[in-house]
Amino acid sequence: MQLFGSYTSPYVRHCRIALSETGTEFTLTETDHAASAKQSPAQRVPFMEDGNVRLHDSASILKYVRERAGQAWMADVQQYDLFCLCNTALDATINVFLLERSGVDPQSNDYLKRQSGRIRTTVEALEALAAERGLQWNDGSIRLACFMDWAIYRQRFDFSAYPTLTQWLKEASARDEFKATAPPPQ
Ligand SMILES: N[C@@H](CCC(=O)N[C@@H](CS)C(=O)NCC(=O)O)C(=O)O
Repeated sequence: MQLFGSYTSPYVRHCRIALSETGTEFTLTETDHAASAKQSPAQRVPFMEDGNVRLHDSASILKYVRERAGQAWMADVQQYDLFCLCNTALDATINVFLLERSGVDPQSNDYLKRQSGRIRTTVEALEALAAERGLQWNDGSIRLACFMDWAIYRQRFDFSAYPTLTQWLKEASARDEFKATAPPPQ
């Protein structure tokens, strides 16, 4: 199996964790924005090839990897909703990050202000949800840890006011597969 992506992408990291947990043999081909624009219609990473199977999103890749190994993928609707909420926060955070890198001021228009507001309200909801239900290691909560670690790595969000989330990242960070897939030092 060939995975295309970068060592810094939180979506790619989640796929690498699932590949490692399922003992799937794979190679990671480092793929930058220019290469992904040529090789994937989504113009994003990750994408994946396995024989004649070609997938273009971390969610479909994770479903493929888990089910190929006989594991369940999102059997539980609460786990799926957690995964979706984390994706909302992650997509908005990356969107603001990439726009800032291109020289756009995130306070310069209403849509970008809404993106910043969406990150904050989603993190608040994640804290409440985690405190109420507790978190077990699964693809919903792995996505949460990948989001948080990336947001800290890129200095996008301060989680210190969110104790349950902070504790979750601490627990995730003690796991071998999470440590082994950490983004490289900047
Ligand atoms: N929904 C996609 C999101 C992937 C994504 O946003 N990847 C980022 C890297 S972390 C990317 O390639 N962004 C390039 C761009 O937006 O131009 C997934 O889950 O795979």
